[in-house]
Amino acid sequence: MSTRTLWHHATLATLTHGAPDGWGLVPNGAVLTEGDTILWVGPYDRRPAAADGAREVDLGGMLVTPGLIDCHTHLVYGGHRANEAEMRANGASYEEIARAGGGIRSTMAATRAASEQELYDGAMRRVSALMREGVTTLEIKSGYGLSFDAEERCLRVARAIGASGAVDVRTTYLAAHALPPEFDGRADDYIEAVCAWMPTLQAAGLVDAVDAFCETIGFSPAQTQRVFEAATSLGLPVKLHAEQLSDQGGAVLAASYGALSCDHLEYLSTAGVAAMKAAGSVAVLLPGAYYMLRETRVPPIASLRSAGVPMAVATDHNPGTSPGLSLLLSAHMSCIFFRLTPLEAIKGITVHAAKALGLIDRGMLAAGMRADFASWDVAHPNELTYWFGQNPCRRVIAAGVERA
Ligand code: DI6
Ligand code: FE
Repeated sequence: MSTRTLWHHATLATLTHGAPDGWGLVPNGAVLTEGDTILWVGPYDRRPAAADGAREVDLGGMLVTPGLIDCHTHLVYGGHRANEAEMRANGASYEEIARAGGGIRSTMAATRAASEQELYDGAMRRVSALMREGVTTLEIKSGYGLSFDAEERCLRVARAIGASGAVDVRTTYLAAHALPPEFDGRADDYIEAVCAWMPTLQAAGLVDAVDAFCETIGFSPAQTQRVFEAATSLGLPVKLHAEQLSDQGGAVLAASYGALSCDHLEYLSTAGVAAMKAAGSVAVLLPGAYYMLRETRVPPIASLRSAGVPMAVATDHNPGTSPGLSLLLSAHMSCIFFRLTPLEAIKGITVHAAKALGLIDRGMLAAGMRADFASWDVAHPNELTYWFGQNPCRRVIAAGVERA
């Protein structure tokens, strides 16, 4: 019996590079898969001989896109911070709350207090919400443990979510997220510890990339650079929370280490744009945090666009500044707040999000790609960033297997 499947009766948005209409629309399209890989994509009428005898699945005339990719999340944590959102509603700023020991530190305390099973259950609930909206790959950062044991635990939980087979998970080590209280007044010592823990975590197979929060309320460029040096010496790719609240020159620094991505970027400078272009770094836009913080400055989209820096969009799901669990809503917000076009936003949650994770085998519908795709009850992909507050996702195929 053939292990091949011909998924047909669909309008495809392939998102392949250079498609004349941008979207790569294929009416009456079909996708031939074998195992976890796409063998062929095209009009059903022109299916290849290899499709003969394949199992056929009728997709009901729906739109099919590549599986969505959320390339920036902090999904593993204990507790939540609705109380701080209320404090902000009453006038406190994010920085004030952080300086008063709230913010990331309060989530750190809840994360350390939680069992591994509790962390897994909470994260899996959130991952399931993303998955119902067509997400087939996601990145999960540590950064709420802030000790060796607690960071390791969070990374293990992230890996376990990937191993459950539901979704492909990339893990990012973000111990340089905030200063834990036991290192008060000793940020450089903490950075030394962050670097010292890295090889052990990498050897345990827990780290795909390394990130830091380069900010006045986070870590300085010099401290960030030490983290990048440690990562680079281990062959780990880097990315950076850069220019979210102020211009620290983080993007220029990250680009000099060949960063996969620089993320947030509301305060990105012209020099930062040029450095990212030269390094091939992806600009990851996080409109959920922009929205929740009532930020008024938008990332320099026109400069990024004219420089040709690929732009991705992600949820930045975290309990402090972006508690949302809808990648489509993030894409919608990127169009409204940042004026991305619908095509840019959809590429931002597929092919450019893949690039932000260093992945070249997904994000498009094309032969040789992973068989990750979703069907949607809409006629055109521009509807995906138009509607909000509803979920048009109908079927999800991840690594060639349809999710129940
Ligand atoms: N920037 C953010 O928006 C999140 N982390 C970061 O470096 C916020 C994390 C939090 O407030 O818990
Ligand atoms: Fe973040």
